Amino acid sequence: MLFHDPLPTLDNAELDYFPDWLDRDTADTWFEALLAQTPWQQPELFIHGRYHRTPRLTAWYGEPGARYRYSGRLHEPLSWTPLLAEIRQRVEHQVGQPLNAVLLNYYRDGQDSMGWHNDAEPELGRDPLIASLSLGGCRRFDLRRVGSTRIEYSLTLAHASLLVMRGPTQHHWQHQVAKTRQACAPRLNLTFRLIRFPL
Ligand SMILES: O=C(O)CCC(=O)C(=O)O
Ligand SMILES: [Mn+2]
Repeated sequence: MLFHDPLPTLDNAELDYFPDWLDRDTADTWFEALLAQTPWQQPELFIHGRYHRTPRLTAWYGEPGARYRYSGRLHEPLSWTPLLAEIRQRVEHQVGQPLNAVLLNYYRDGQDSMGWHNDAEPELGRDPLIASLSLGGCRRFDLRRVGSTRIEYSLTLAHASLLVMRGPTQHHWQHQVAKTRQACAPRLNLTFRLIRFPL
């Protein structure tokens, strides 16, 4: 963490963005290792009577019992690898609270994406903290108010950066990583969470 960029104040949101949270060598090494080591999956979603492949690859890791529902399915956690345990420790140290699970997302190119959502599942409890580490290609991260269709704020999540969302953010704001026609290098994103009330 070299410096801390203030973001504009959005009501009912608490966001911290650390653009150079990791040194370049560590970020490059983690990116390559995670890309190669992870048993990537592409869950299928059943929406409006049709199956759709999730437009990115994912993996869910956590403490035993840290089940989580995403992409319309319940996912059992994989056990922590030494590398993910090390990353988790660094992130916990930064945010000052325990985290017991992480969703890995792999955006292969600009056509991979994540639609509008908030991370407000009941398992996470009230005011969940989400710590999001980005590695690899840059992507735009958009925010809009719950109930609105207008993008209110966007930031570029760069290689080696950490975005922390906490407080009431998830209850009042949604976020997305939209598809883009711009050339995009492959990107990994790790969102660490604390499952307070396992399913
Ligand atoms: O890829 C990103 O930056 C966002 C990921 C995300 O919102 C999530 O995993 O819930
Ligand atoms: Mn999210």
